Amino acid sequence: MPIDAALALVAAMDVTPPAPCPPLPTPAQRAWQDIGFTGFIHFGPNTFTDREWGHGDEPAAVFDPTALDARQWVRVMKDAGIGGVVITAKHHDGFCNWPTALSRHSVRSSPWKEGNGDVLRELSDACREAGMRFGVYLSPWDRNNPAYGTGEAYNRYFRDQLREVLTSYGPVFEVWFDGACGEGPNGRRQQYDFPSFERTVRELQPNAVIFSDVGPDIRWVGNEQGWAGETCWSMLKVKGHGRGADNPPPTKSLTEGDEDGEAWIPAECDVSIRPGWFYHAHEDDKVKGPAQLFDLWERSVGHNANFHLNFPVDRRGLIHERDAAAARGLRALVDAAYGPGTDLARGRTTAVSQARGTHDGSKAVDGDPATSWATADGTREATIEVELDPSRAFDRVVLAEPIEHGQRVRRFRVSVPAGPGPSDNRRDWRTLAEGTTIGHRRIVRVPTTAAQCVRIEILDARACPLISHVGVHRTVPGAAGAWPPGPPPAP
Ligand code: FUL
Repeated sequence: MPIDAALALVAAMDVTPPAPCPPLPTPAQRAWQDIGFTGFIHFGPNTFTDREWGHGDEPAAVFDPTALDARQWVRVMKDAGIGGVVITAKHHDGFCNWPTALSRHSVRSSPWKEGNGDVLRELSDACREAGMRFGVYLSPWDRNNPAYGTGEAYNRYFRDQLREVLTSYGPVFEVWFDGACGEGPNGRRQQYDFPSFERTVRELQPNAVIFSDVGPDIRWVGNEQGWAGETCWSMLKVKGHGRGADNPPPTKSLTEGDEDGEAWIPAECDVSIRPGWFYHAHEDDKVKGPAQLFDLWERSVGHNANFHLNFPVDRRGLIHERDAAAARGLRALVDAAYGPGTDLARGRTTAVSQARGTHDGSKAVDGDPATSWATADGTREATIEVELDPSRAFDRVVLAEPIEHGQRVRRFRVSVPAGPGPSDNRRDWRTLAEGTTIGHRRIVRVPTTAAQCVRIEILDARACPLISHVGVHRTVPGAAGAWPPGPPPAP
């Protein structure tokens, strides 16, 4: 019996679960990746001084938003399709957006609400009301605190700050550690004790994922432009990477991951909706438009990574109307292409080279991420064909692996029958795209095509291929209407 036929026979009778292919994600990492699209807020003294990096000597008096409304931030982000938000609790200037008991450099010393305000309270309350997850960015680099650069005294201060923000505002889904390590007020640099910072997070918020250049849970993608590599493994060889300046270029392996990486550390693609992270009025006409955001959305969540989009809150304490309109435009493009009812492969007939027990091809097109088409252990190549309605053109193919079993696929090909009509000879195929990794979600851009059927060939894999989703979509670039939407409103 030929080897293919033998494998198919073995697979058909196999009712055992596939052997895992480590490393594997933790439940918190899986939950984080299921969110897919997260928001980022940069807000603080820089908003009022027109800086990106404050010097730490700005008087707290500069912080005075006139109409702060965290519910508006959450509304804008929810409308965009965002499921969790991370806010700068403290940026490099050391100013605390919550009334910390550990420093005088905080909202407590500002005129805002006569020193009785708490930005983290307002945002975490708004998140709870709206079912949005809440996360914090706490910069270890602190250009204000006198203990910075002195060693353990500052590390203790930083851990105590973490303790405040991680125990006062309910569940935290992500803790964001920036790698920057510049000079403090006394001209010295600090040796950060990251292991103790991470232990503090684990103790106080065991379900939170920790982001940094190198994890331990989520890694920086190696650029601040909002995209991941076409090849993107969730695994990383941590050795050889550092944080901040200790993470020298090339950062290719952060962008693409490492197939033989020992740790599961998926990538997050952070980018600002404007050129700067903080609000600058002169950037009101530089807001990324829906089409550009859609491109980044596809090249992050569609490249096995998360999209982490920053909104610079303005001096009123609001997300500017232009940014809100762009975010709504992005959502319209995402919904038009990927919203309910858009998957042209859903429920269609499938044919596969082999199926493991009841894990047949239908499980890849049933719309249920919990079910998968699976193959026998030992298999490295497999094929699925999905019948399509030839009158409906498509330009995207979406693939997904059930990552709880590890990331497996190394190489795939997408093709359609070569001829135009129903009597096509299916032995002739036209390649639409070839790709490498799949992971949590892979969006494959293909030429606009109408066909009787689409074929996905898994050409190589680290272990037997498992595919939880094959989708076929059509993007509608014009869905958001004209952009930009007219002159910005007066501030
Ligand atoms: C960087 C910081 O230096 C920027 O100011 C910004 O916060 C960005 C998200 O991370 O490393």
